[in-house]
Amino acid sequence: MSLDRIALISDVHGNLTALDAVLDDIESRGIDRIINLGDFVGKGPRGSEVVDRCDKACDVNIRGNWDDHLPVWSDESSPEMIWWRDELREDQRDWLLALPLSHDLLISGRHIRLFHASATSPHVRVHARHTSEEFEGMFVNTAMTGGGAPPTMVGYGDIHDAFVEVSRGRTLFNVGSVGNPLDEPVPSYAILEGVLDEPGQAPFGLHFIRVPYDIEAEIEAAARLGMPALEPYAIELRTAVYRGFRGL
Ligand SMILES: [Mn+2]
Repeated sequence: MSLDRIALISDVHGNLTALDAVLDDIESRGIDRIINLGDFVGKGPRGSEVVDRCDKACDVNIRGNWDDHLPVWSDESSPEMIWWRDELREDQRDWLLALPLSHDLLISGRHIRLFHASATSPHVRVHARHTSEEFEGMFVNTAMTGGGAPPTMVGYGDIHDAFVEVSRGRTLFNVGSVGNPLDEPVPSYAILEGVLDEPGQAPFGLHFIRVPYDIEAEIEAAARLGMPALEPYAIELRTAVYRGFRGL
């Protein structure tokens, strides 16, 4: 039996150096299907190039919280918000705003749902440590997810912390962040392995991958481009210590 593999990436946040390292790793494994769970832009310096790269490389791109509000920030926003907004072309801002918020897959008999932050909205956050009500809420159909078979597996991004939790036959996992990981400074992504569109049971795998990259080259690129808020960015990339800076 040949198994299909799908790479899941998220929270690139304009970090092109990390994205290229992760895309190289995915390609080196012979995987050509990629789904991006959102937050292409903000925090890092090259959102525009990240959007173009993901538009080309990913089969599905899902809208994150930054993608949802950055394109419509007003001129009264803070200087760094305007810098990230204006770094994008107009067609890229439209592209981000038109992205879907949720995507369902069937792999090896498992109904899998992917979204950025929660079934409620890309702006409603569910942390790695959450209540049982929050866990339940990830698996329900909502106005955002639409109908269809309720998932038994849910994958998401947003919190920049990779984890997997299995509880009473259901699996909740977070793919972590490519461009701004806050659990450790090494970019994270996940691979789903199984038989795509197969309703019956079949072998299934969920793998977490870490890909080191040149952190200092990314910080140099941000400095060269004159990105505002460089220092908190550099600290987060080097140490994975979150500064509480402008959200995740
Ligand atoms: Mn994010």
